[in-house]
Amino acid sequence: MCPCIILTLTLYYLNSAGAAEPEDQVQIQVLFRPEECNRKSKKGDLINAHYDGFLEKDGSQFYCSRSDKQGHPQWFVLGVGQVIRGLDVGMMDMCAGEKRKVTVPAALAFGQTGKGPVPPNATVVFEVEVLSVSRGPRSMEAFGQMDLDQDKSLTKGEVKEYLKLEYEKGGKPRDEPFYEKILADIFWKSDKDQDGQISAKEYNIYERDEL
Ligand SMILES: *[C@@H]1O[C@H](CO)[C@@H](O)[C@H](O)[C@H]1NC(C)=O
Ligand SMILES: [Ca+2]
Ligand SMILES: [Ca+2]
Repeated sequence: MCPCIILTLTLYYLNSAGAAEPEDQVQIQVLFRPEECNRKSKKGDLINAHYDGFLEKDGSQFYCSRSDKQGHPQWFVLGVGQVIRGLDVGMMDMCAGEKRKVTVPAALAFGQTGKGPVPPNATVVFEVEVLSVSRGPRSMEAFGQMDLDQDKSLTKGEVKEYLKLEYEKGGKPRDEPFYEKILADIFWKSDKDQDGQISAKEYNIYERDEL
């Protein structure tokens, strides 16, 4: 038996005029929560998750991360804009193994214009399953630890050392291709000027204000 918990987070998303729009709510339904939970997801964590997307109005599926990874990473850093706002918010405090249904209004999803198969002003529903939660390379604390030569810039080698250490600490060392895959993804998203390093400035875009 799986008790389903429904909780609604009311998020006062500030519009350009600075006024709160209370209709912009993310609704979270916990479908499954494992008994054991060592770590709950928080901003800056590296998350590995599946998420399937549906339109609320007719239930049609517009995205499935299990079969389509193009532009929709399985790996992402939570809370920093790598996924739509509604998921950044709706996937906080999740345990590895947890499943949720997250209902996201257009303002926190694809907006007034929509995107691809998602029409304008569409409320979308994501069924998410978190496979792992680990401390991401995005905390300022982590930046200092990763930047081995202290030149305020991160090379792939530096980030990789850090990832390896984190996984080994967690008792789950992984193979080389595994790290390469995460690294490629991290650099693809973060190394904006593509010089092969993540500068403090490129890193800093992740240090946005908390909600
Ligand atoms: C989407 O919503 C906005 C704001 O309510 C409205 O101005 C716009 O016409 C809507 N677009 C469509 C295609 O319904
Ligand atoms: Ca460095
Ligand atoms: Ca760079």
